Amino acid sequence: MTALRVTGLIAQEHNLTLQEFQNVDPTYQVADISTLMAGRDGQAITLQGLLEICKPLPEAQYLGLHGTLDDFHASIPLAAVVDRGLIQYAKQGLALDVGAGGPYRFLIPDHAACNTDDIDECANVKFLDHIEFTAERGFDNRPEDEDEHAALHERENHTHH
Ligand SMILES: Nc1nc2c(c(=O)[nH]1)N[C@H]1C(S)=C(S)[C@@H](COP(=O)(O)O)O[C@H]1N2
Ligand SMILES: [Mo]
Repeated sequence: MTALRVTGLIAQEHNLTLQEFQNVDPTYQVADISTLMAGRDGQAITLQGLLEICKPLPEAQYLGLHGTLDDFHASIPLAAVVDRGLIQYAKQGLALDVGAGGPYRFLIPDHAACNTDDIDECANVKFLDHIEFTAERGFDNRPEDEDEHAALHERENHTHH
C-alpha cells in the first residue's frame, strides 16, 4: 500500500498510509467529494486535517505537490489553499488506483482555469506521493501557456488513458 510522504518544515516527517487517512478525525473527512466539486467523486481529507497531523512550522509558506510517476510538480502558496485544499485518498472506499490519479490526489475546489492563476486546475496534482512544506516557492513544472498545456494533455492521453 503506497504511503504519502510528507516532509519539509513540519514538526515531524510522516508516511501516511491509506489506513491512516481513513482514521483521520471525522472533522477533517470529506465522505463525498462531489459535494464540494461537482463531477468528482471519492473520499478525501481536508488540508486542515493534514496540517493538524503534520503541524507545519510558521516558516512553512509553500506547499510542494509532487507526482513522481510522471514527474509533475506544483508549488503553491499554503495560505491560498489552507481553507479549501483536499487530499483525495480513496474512491468508493478503495485506494485510488493510478487510473484515477492515485495513490493520492490534491484537489482544490473553486480553482481557477488552467494557466490563469497560481491556484489553477493544473495544481490538482495526480499521482501525488509526496507533499513538502517549504519557506520559498519550490520546483513547479505546471504548463506555463496554452501550447505547453495542450502538449501535456496530449502526452497524458497517450500514457494514462
Ligand atoms: N501528475 C499529474 N497531475 C496533473 C497533471 C499531470 O499531467 N500530471 N495535469 C494537470 C492538469 S494541467 C490539469 S488541467 C488537471 C486535469 O485533471 P483531470 O484529468 O482530472 O481533468 O490535472 C492536473 N494534474
Ligand atoms: Mo491544466
